Amino acid sequence: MRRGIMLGVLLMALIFLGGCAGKQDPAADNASIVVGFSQLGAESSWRIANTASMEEAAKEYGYGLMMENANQKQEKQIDAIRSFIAYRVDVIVFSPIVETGWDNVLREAKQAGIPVILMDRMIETQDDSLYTAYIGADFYAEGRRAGEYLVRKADAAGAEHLRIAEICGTTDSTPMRDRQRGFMDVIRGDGRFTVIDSVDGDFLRSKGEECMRELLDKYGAGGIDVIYSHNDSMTLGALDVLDKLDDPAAKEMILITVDGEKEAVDALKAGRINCVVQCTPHLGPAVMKLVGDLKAGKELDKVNHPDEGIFSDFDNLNDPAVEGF
Ligand code: GYE
Repeated sequence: MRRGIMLGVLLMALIFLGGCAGKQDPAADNASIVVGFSQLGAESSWRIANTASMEEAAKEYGYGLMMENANQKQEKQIDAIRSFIAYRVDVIVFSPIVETGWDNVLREAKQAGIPVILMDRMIETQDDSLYTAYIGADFYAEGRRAGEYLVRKADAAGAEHLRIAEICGTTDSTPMRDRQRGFMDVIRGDGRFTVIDSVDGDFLRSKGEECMRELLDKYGAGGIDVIYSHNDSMTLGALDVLDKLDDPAAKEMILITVDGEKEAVDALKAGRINCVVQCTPHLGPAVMKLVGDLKAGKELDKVNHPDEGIFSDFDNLNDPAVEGF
């Protein structure tokens, strides 16, 4: 009888221990995985939120994160990737500042057997085997959403002719190229729209301000009907200039922007911006999930896009879902 009780206790203890093993912190198993992450810079609120998302998610998953910030310099990103290869990290994640010029360093990673995940931006290459997966927004779809908003706005206002000035993000970066292409594909062929200028604001608030001044010098507030700006930081810089103008034309300009940071969404609610095309910076958890899948030997989808939409003056802006990051 006593033996029976002893066996029962032992069995219970084993079941209990088994249960504990099952509930073990998954992060503890991941501690040996090191992710090398080359962030391209800190040019915008989007980028700062994106860096934080990567850091938090790596912590949550228990991965070691080696992060280098390239301060907008491609050479620094290449150096960072080389240092990750030398360190023999398990996976390299990077956000390429521009699309071209990566083949050599990515070939080195491939030869070293280190998989590469592109986060946020794409590369232009003949050799797709140089990266395992891409995770980031569909920038072409974002550009189209911006264009579709403008068509709707023109229809609603019965506008006959709208002069558009475009403030572009970093030249030759994926969001710059595709936000422009998507937008143009929607408005091209519609006689109501003319793009009068396209200026480079490098995704920076300070440059957005400069661009706006330059545009006002050239055309005057009355000579511009629409500003299509590739990110919120530049738009907010442009707004800083417009808000100081004592000219009703400055208040009438239609402002279309991309990202969805809090300050821009607040400006939308205040009627100072007309449309915010969403682009989420919170890619960290999805990136770390891909890292886990990769280490578990799973096949990854080559292209992974988050779901995104738009907020505009056609929406109920009191809806709590209308909020920025
Ligand atoms: O829109 C901008 C940032 O690549 C999606 O880069 C990103 C863009 C984002 O500087 O604010």
